[in-house]
Amino acid sequence: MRIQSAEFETSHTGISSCPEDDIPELAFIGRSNTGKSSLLNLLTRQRTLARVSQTPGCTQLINFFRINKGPRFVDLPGYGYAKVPKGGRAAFQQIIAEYIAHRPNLKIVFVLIDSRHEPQRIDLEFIEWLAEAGRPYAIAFTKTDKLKPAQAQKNATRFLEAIESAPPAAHFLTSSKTGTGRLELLGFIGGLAEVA
Ligand SMILES: Nc1nc2c(ncn2[C@@H]2O[C@H](COP(=O)(O)OP(=O)(O)O)[C@@H](O)[C@H]2O)c(=O)[nH]1
Ligand SMILES: [Mg+2]
Repeated sequence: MRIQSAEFETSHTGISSCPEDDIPELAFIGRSNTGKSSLLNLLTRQRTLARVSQTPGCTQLINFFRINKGPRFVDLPGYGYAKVPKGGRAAFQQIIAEYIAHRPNLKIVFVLIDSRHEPQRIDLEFIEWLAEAGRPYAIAFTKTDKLKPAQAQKNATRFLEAIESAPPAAHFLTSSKTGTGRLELLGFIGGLAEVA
């Protein structure tokens, strides 16, 4: 896919206010500070489309961007555990849970994983939950410029091996600093039948 235009559309505080139409949506999510805003800016080549911030986790909004006046890129809030009763299962914030479980427009979820770390439980639980919700997903390992290529690859492999549920439809090693992975990601997006 070649991105010719990317425009901010609207922000929503929950899915009840999201537009009812048939426009396909591709969502991006990860823990805060994983590099989500940076990756969205890299993909669209608009340095300030999604805000890049040093202070994680203030807003809990779903941000919609229109790509080539067609599909939407959806910037979801960073995930964290919501409060659940003792002994209950880990749950994610309601705004995320609702969007992913119930938004009919959603076609695929890009889960961003910081390539520098060992597999983290919250990321693996989020993916397990996505798979249970029946949502196709792909993984973008971020910030690979901060590692030697072999180490980034090794960490990615370890993470992929730790996934117990359905494997991702694809995975990408990316860097918003160097542009690594941009064309591969856009090629994958362009190849999605629901988006073309
Ligand atoms: N070196 C490097 N830094 C990155 C990369 N992506 C994001 N960052 C930095 O990581 C911090 C968090 O990035 P941001 O895009 O705001 O993360 P978000 O909270 O997931 O939206 C910022 O200081 C970015 O400059 C990357 O690919 N390489
Ligand atoms: Mg952000």
